[in-house]
Amino acid sequence: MDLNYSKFKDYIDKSSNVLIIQADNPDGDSLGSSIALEQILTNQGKNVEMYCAVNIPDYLKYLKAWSRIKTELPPKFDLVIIVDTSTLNLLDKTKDFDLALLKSKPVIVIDHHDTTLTIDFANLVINENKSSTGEIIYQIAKKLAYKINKEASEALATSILSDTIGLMTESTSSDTFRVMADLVDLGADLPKLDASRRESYQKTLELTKYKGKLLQRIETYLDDRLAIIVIPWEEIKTYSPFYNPSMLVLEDMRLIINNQISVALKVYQDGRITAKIRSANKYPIAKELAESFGGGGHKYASGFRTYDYSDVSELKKELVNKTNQILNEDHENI
Ligand SMILES: [Mn+2]
Repeated sequence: MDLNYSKFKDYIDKSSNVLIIQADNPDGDSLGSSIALEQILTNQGKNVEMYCAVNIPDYLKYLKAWSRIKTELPPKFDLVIIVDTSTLNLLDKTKDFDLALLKSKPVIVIDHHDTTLTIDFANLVINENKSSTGEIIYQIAKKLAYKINKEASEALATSILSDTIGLMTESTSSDTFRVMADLVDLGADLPKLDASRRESYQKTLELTKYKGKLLQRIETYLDDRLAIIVIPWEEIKTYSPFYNPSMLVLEDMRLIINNQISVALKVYQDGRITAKIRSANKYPIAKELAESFGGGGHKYASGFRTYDYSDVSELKKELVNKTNQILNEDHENI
């Protein structure tokens, strides 16, 4: 057996109270991975708690178990499992005091991101080049003969489908399909799952009209190759509790003819600016662009956060320059 898997088993065997952690950017994969691990380890007789420093976004709440995820650390735990991130600054919203507490326990990281591990206090890192963290958790459970119940099978299916955009990304392997087939055998009701997911995409009239305003404000540069949307604090405050404003328009930005890269900038009150970056399929430079601003991610989806710009137009200028440079370096034949 893979050495990491037997080490994983050792840590599980030695623990009674397991804490599962998602980073500050919960998505379908991190949420599905948390819930699946919760179910699998509960079946192994463990007392399991789930934690995420930020609230779970509404579009993910069709997985009913989201309500078991706490924004505060539980009173006791003797093992920590961090899912779907290797990056410490994605745990920024966790208070320093709590972080110190986490570091005092054995910590396992399970992730599939091709980023440098900055959670340097981890005792065990399982980072595999797979479609999703959910796919890795399935493999661990299978190798260790841990039972995957119906709820876990649906959570894992959600993880995989969400990170592979319905089994269609490059990271989807034939193994990923085999895992999905197994999950269906284990009870995952995919049509029902998808119906709930689509229902969760329904939006209020107010949000639909706001989306219209955002679409009007899309700016393009470099012959429409770069698209940028700026979301000011007032709008973050008003709409974020209901929907992530960036996600309202990023997909439409990607569909603009000639588009190669789309950036949604959120400008916060305290001077922080966050960027969510999406590449068009033919020109996957998202990771490279994010890294040049101190961030990271995948070649199609990435992001960064900065406090270095008091004026967002300065950042836009640099984004234009950097994008131009990367596109010219990487794609001289375009
Ligand atoms: Mn993931």
